[in-house]
Amino acid sequence: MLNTDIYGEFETAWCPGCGDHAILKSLKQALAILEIEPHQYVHCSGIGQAAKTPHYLRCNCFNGLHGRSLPPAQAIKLANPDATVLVSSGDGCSYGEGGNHFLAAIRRNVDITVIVHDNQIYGLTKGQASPTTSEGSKTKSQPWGVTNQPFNPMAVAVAMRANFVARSFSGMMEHLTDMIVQAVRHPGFSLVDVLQPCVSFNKINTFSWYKERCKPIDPAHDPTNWEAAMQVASVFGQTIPVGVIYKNDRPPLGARYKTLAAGPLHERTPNLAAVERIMQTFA
Ligand SMILES: Cc1ncc(C[n+]2csc(CCOP(=O)(O)OP(=O)(O)O)c2C)c(N)n1
Ligand code: SF4
Repeated sequence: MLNTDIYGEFETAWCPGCGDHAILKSLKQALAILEIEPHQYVHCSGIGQAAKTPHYLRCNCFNGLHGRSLPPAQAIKLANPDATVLVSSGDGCSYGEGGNHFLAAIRRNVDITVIVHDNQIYGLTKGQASPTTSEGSKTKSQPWGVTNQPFNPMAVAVAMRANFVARSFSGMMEHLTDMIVQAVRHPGFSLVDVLQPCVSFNKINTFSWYKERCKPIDPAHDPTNWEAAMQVASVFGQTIPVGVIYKNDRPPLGARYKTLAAGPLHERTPNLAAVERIMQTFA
């Protein structure tokens, strides 16, 4: 196991008590257990408090538009299969602004790990409802209560047979570290949805609200059983099951595509004569 010091220690702009601190610590711990050095991984993100995660890590990083981290993350992995590619993203960034990229990435199944910092609110923009905010929640921009039903990321990911679907809580750091380790080790698209308090703008889903409800999934649960996984994924209330909900072994895109299976494009010699012939047709 590596020493987590190699990932650096940076001053953050997060509020004291924000769940992001524990997610960052667990992520460093997971990288150390996986023996991934800073030069061996790429951390991608969009916009939001969660998306600041790569700013506070020694790593290669891509930081783009809100909800747009997944396309570059997939491209980076396909271009450089030796790199470990991670994404940190908020519930708004992943399931709202980036919602269609989320669905497409599950279907495409590139070997990346997506960690969603799910605080059930838009944190960076001061507390508007996000796709996972509970129906009826009152916010500054929804003073009469949210009228939409919440998005269930676990049920959607399982319904679409994503390769690895897990949930954890920022107040269970050992559990969260283990979920990230398993997600990175599992080939294909891996999702870890991490429930986390936003101490400044979500006064409903607080640390103690999650602590009371988050309970490890029954050890008898078989994550390869799709029907059983759908049942576990649909539970979110007085009890919120945390752990590995679903696992699938569909080969990742890199292995399914003949051109990609032959190795990274940057290591191959292009057929310059053929490129020249194509260019001539535009002359
Ligand atoms: C396309 C687009 N829509 C809206 C915004 C404004 N915006 C910036 S951050 C943010 C919310 C971030 O919330 P979330 O993704 O849940 O992350 P958190 O800050 O809670 O970690 C919004 C709406 C934007 N930058 N771009
Ligand atoms: S506003 Fe909320 S999400 Fe943002 S740093 Fe503060 S506690 Fe965390």
